[in-house]
Amino acid sequence: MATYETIKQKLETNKQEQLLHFYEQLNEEEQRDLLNQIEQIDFDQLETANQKDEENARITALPSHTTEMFSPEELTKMREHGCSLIADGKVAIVLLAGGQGTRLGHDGPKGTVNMDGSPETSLFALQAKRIQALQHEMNTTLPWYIMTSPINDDATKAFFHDNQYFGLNRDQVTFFQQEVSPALTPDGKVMLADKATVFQAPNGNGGVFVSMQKAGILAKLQSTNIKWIFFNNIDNALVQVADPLFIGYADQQGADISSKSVKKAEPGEKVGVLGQRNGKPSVIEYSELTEEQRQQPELQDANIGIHLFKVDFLEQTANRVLPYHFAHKKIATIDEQGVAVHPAEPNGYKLEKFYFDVFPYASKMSIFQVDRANEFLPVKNKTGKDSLEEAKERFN
Ligand code: UD2
Repeated sequence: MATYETIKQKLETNKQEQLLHFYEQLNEEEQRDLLNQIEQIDFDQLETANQKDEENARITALPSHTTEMFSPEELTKMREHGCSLIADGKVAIVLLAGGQGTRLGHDGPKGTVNMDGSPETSLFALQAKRIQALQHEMNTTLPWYIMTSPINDDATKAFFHDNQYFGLNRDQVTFFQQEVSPALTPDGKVMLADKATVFQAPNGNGGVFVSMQKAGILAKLQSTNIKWIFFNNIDNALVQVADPLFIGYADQQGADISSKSVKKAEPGEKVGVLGQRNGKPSVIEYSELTEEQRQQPELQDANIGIHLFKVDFLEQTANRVLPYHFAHKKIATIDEQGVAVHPAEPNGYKLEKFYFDVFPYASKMSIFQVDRANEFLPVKNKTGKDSLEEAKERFN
């Protein structure tokens, strides 16, 4: 339990005294709670936040494979090999579902959004059904680890409970929460949500590795001989969860990471591409590419958030401190007088870790380019490109 003096000292050292600005106005319980919140903040990590990606990083392509590069017999063998790994209990699934989905404007966890008014066509249900189908085919049970955030954990668990886990066994689904991180003003000051509360938001999908480790999941996976972790986003309505062909491909390639890609729709498509930064496996964000690089035919593998990681690799890198990325957002806060501020424009920075910042620690990454029409239908926005509207048209 942090004392006022130790916290005051910590704040003076880090020039963040504003967090105790209203301390005297708080009751005892609020004071205790605020001191505990501040104690949890890792100010050193905030110092290193928003490291700009190295200027003039050397960006090069990685080769990608398509199914056309393999004979039908090779593809059959590859899928059979993936099926045997699943049947032998070598595969687990991690679903990233802690995002707030603000662009979608959906009230509740993004996975609860559905295609036709029924929970049976929700994003969670669509993925559960694919798992169910594989379990019937392979007569096995696939462990499903679902990362939520403190903001959507209760609603996510309630949705699964109310829908009887979509026919899955309750024991095969494990929920775990990611951590939160503070928001900063443009001049680097940690923001308050109200007089007694530090503003905190989910710390980005890169929080998944530390949270898996803290929840004992990595140790559990190692002790139960899991070799591969299938890793995917919640917001792809067509994701082929634990795709046996992809698993067979990854196991044959032997890299620490295998990623699915789709060919960029056009050079200007605003997506991160899979490749190398300074010779290391990376996702290179659209904003980092020069106009010439965006046109390069070999830099066309768009990252769709579908990966296979070797458990050993994640065990080795779970302790790596991933950098925070700044996201310029509207932060509900209070002003100097303690009056609530609901900004019309972004007024601060959320700090998010990206899972793919762990990629450079892999010695190699293989890329399996798949058909967008069959495997990638992102549900990011309310209307327009990558929208729920588009996905509903596709499903109905
Ligand atoms: C993500 C990828 C982008 C591309 C795109 C494809 C990142 C940072 N960028 O872009 O390269 O692959 O997807 O659709 O991943 N999430 C959490 N906790 C958080 C924040 C996000 O679990 O704190 C999850 C979220 O629920 C979703 C996934 O991460 O499943 C990606 O969502 P996003 O909004 O962070 O990333 P996006 O869609 O901008």
